[in-house]
Amino acid sequence: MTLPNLAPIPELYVSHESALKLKVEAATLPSWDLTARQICDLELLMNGGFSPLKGFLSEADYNGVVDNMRLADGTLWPMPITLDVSEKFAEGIAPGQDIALRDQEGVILAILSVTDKWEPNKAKEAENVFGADDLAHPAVNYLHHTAGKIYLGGPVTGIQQPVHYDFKARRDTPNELRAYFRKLGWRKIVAFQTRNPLHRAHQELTFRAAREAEANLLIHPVVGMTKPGDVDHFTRVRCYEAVLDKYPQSTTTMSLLNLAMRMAGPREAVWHGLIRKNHGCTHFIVGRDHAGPGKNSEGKDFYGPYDAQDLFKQYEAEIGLTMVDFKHMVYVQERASYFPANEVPEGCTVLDISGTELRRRLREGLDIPEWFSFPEVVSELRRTSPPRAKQGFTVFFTGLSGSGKSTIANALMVKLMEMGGRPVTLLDGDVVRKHLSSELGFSKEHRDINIKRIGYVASEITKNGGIAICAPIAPYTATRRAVREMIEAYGAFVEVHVATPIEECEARDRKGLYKLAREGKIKEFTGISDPYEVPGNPELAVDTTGVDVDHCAHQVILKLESMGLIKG
Ligand code: PPS
Repeated sequence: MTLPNLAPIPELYVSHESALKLKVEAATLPSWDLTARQICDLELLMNGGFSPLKGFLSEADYNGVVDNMRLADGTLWPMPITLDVSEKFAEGIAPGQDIALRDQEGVILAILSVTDKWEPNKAKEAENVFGADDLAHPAVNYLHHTAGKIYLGGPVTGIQQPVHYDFKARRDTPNELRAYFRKLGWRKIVAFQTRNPLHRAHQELTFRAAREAEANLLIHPVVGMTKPGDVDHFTRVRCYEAVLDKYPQSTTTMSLLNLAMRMAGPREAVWHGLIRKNHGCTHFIVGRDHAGPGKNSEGKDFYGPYDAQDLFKQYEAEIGLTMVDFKHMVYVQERASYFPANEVPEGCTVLDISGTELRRRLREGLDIPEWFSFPEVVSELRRTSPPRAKQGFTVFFTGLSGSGKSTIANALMVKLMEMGGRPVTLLDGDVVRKHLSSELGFSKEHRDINIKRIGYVASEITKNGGIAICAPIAPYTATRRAVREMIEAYGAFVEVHVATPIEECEARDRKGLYKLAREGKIKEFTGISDPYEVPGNPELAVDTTGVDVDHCAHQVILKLESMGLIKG
């Protein structure tokens, strides 16, 4: 049997003494404050998780990766690991220059010696890497709306690891895991990648995988960044701890991986394999719809359920890791055990609960059967996801000036306060502009800042179990989506389009602003001289023309009831 190569792999860190010296010298360099995703990427670059990369991709490497999953020298690498920065920052930077990379508190983590600076073709990157330039893909949305316009590339000199205060004992660098495997004499190690809580099907699948490969098992969950809306990693790790006890003693271990996932399906599977190889593993489980991003803007899956397995198989030898492929596992009632979906004995009854169904049951406080999950896991999930009627949520009205947003929002607030149970906060457009955004005007940039501030406050209210009612114009789709993502991390986001036509709003002209806008006395006025992007898929649309406020507010109440957010 060939033994795994568990010798240490190269890291990008300098010695402790050099780091102290560099830190002082770096104080005078231009500084880039890394985003949350860049911190994850940097950590895995520095600790060898992304080996053989020595830094953020150069332009030639980036082009190779985007075009054919290869670095310029031909090495297999499927994911662009790039340092995206703003145009403003990039203006002052030229190849040949060093920059200090800092975390969000300003601590210097590394130095980037810039060799390349370029403006990427993001549409091409989206098509090639994620399969479509479709904003429904979270990484494509990130690429266009969060990532900076310019990429910087070059080798990285590591000064120190990003600091983590949570689950320290469960975080391992590739070399720490390699040393652990060496110490225990593990020769075959099968890794399981996950971003979800583990239920019985996963436990069964991973246990079978280890048995089939005659290997030890590494549960290797991602705790960096996963898909927006996923269960937070604190809850998940507590769930994983509970499931670890279900494996035969000393066969299985768990380590947390600070990876920022891209949800790139097949390419992501190859990338995950390379990362696990760097962590000393010999086998890797690829199941159904590996790292799948969900549906595209036409409601179809971005990738086929087994595309990831196919691509992995194609590159298996080069990745240097054996794939353990698994079909979807289902519970067979008559046998009281789990089977791969394609091996179910004939005539037997199959039971399964999808992720969506599980979320519904948690939301509505319904039963989650023992055959599906472990009681410890269910109680952990219930602790962080109380039924919807007890969670915070946000109602986000959007619409033209004078459409009736504030009036309905006020009526809704009063009705919700009458019901009681949760604190209600109204973040009305005008009120916010007075208290939170008094220095802002109506340029696109300022409107975006204004809406993101509202989103931030609403997300905090939602997180803490309250009800936030927002009523700004919020004319841009991308910004509304960003706010939705911020809030859905903690509770429901109910977008209500107050779809009163502009003719009606202008005829009302309650504040006299339309008249001034027509006369050119107010610039950039929404609907007249500035765009309003109509929501494509709001939870509710109401037109206030000829309808009284009470009726509109009641429609919202009915919607909230149907979503289980309030009890009728
Ligand atoms: S935005 O785009 O969401 O940031 O706008 P918002 O903060 O909701 O705007 C609140 C009110 O500002 C008044 N106002 C304007 N609206 C649109 N365009 C321009 N240029 C403008 N200048 C002033 C307007 O009365 C908005 O209030 P509502 O309640 O919507 O009528």
